[in-house]
Amino acid sequence: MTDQAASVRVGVVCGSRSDFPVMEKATAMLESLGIGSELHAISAHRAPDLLERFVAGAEARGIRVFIAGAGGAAHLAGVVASRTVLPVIGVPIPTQVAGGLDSLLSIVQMPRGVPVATVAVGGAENAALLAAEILAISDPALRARLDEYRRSQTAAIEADPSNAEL
Ligand code: RP5
Repeated sequence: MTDQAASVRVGVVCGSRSDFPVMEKATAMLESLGIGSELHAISAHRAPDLLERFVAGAEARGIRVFIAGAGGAAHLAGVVASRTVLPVIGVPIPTQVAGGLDSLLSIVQMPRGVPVATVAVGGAENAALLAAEILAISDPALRARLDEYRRSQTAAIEADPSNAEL
């Protein structure tokens, strides 16, 4: 693993420790791709000053992409995006309200001028893959690892016994 790959490049933040089981799927995917990340529970509503400090200091720590997950009144990703022009990927956390539709709409319905790239409800792995694709634009070694991830994903489906006759 290169020094660049080992350093922290993705800031993963969520609104509560109760979101960790979902968001740890993102950090695990990042780790499997050799991308360093840090994971924090910082509520945009309950600790806004701490969130502001986290975002303000992130770029100096090496962070180039944020992943922000929250549930319900899920303003975290939007608030992070309001404080940076680094890309922000939002992960709607599943809730009791229509499976997380509240989270999804709170994250995806950003006002013009401040985008958040929103993945599916609970889609933390895809958030990590999208972050990796953004970083891979300027990292050929990471690009090769992503290509291999896609190749092995396809190979596993082709090798599935249900497809033996095809
Ligand atoms: C949101 O409220 C969090 O992102 C979490 O999904 C939800 C519930 O938080 P807790 O009450 O479990 O701390 O801010």
